[in-house]
Amino acid sequence: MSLWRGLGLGLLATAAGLAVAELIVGLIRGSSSPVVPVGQEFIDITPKWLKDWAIEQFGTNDKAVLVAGALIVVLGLGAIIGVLAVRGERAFAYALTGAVGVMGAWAVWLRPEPTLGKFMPTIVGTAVSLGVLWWLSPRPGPVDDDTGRPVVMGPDRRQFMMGAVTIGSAAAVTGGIGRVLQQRFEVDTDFVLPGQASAGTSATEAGDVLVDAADVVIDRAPSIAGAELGVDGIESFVVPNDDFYRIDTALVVPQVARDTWKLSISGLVDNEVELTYADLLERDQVERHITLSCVSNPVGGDLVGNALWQGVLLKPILEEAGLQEGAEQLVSRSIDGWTCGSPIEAIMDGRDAMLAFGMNGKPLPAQHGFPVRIVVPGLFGYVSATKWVTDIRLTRWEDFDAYWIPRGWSKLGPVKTMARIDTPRSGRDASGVVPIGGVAWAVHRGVSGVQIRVDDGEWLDAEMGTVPSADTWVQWVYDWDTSTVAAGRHAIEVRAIDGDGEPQPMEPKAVAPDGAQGYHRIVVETS
Ligand SMILES: Nc1nc2c(c(=O)[nH]1)N[C@H]1C(S)=C(S)[C@@H](COP(=O)(O)O)O[C@H]1N2
Ligand SMILES: [Mo]
Repeated sequence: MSLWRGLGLGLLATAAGLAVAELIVGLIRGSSSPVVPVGQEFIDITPKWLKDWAIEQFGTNDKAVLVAGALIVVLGLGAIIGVLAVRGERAFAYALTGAVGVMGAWAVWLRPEPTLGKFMPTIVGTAVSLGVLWWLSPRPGPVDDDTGRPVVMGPDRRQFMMGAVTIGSAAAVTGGIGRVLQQRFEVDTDFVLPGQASAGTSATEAGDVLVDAADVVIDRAPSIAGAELGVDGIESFVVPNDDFYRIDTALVVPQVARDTWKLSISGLVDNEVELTYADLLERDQVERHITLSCVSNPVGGDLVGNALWQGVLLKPILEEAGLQEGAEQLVSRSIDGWTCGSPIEAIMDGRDAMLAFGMNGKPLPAQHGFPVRIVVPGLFGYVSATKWVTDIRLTRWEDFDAYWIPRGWSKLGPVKTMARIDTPRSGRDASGVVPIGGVAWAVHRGVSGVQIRVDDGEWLDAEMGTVPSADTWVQWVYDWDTSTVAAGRHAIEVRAIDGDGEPQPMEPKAVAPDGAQGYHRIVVETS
């Protein structure tokens, strides 16, 4: 009996605390439920093997699984606390609740910019949990004259049930209101960038400043005519924003308002620079198709995409700041504290390394780094593509190790030459003339050829789309006549040859420490 009441009480006290925390999050901009910073710290300290395992098991749902896991742990602790409370161990129950609260606060403290507002959900939530425990658990009353022991006070069965129902409903309503209020803080990405106005619109709003598109110099992207081969099943040359892969360590997508956003550039420079969003929109801009890929992309994987990026080149900005002798690494930091180190050469050698604010003609979506991210053609995302970037520091290699470096990844991360078969899918039946096709990339070196081979036979040249630069992937296709082979199972492999004539290496390698290697291979059944 008291066990069930204890479990109920504990879950109720925890749920009430979490619900009130959600409400506070909806009231205070930038705050978050304690579950988030705790989960975030957990992400940051998990060993690589566990992280790899989680990504393998849950793919890009790993974050949802982590949050669910954290909730289960908190509710489990709550249940234990409730049982302690009804069994007369109230001091212990309070202490344990307090300890959970302190852990939440500790995690907030470890996150970037721990302001008082960020502690509030944890503090108030913990206080509410304690209040519920106090209210609905038996507590010692005045001493009984006859027995000389304190009388047990607190709710009887009926009062407990009433209290539970009241608190339960109040928690549901409070949490719901909190969730609704939180939507206020989602950034507005629904505006028009310079040069993207539809006919009739001439000016674009950028924060408080109006940037007249007519005053802005935009170096437009070269034509992509001929890039799309029109073969069913091949990933489109430009991946729409909603379909673009997403990889980052952020448990909740940072909501960074464009009118308060600033980028500071410091370290080994003559003059420190600070840029606002409006400053960027007024500068000369470029629009470029660039393929972004993740170092964790396995052979044949889809953590790669090509988009039209709009932004300002980093090189002239760094030249204005005055790069000092010895600067080797550009360390960029995002608002949530994630860091990234890129080689200075890659920023300064004339390639289109940029501070990007546009993606496929629209402001960057929040999950792809609104308001501003870095894009550097030819480097994996973890060493170049900082989203929600707020800080750039010029240093030496030996002076700073960015986020992924102590976690077993290489300091340098040039994109490896890779080809992928998108169609047909492995395991399919094939007969007649079957287009075998996909995408291939060797970002910034370019792809000079794509070849397939059937059952370890001769390499056969595929047809390729026409691409605007060496910085994008290419679509390729080979029309395979299945009547040239015996009916049965056949293995098909693909390889790309980069712009320097270097074929993609055959020997398979794992993604760590600097990107997967090897041929993508499918098996089809011909009849
Ligand atoms: N702030 C921040 N930026 C980040 C990351 C991150 O974890 N945090 N991950 C990087 C990695 S590993 C990759 S592959 C790219 C992915 O960018 P996308 O999500 O827009 O595809 O973002 C990079 N930028
Ligand atoms: Mo990545």
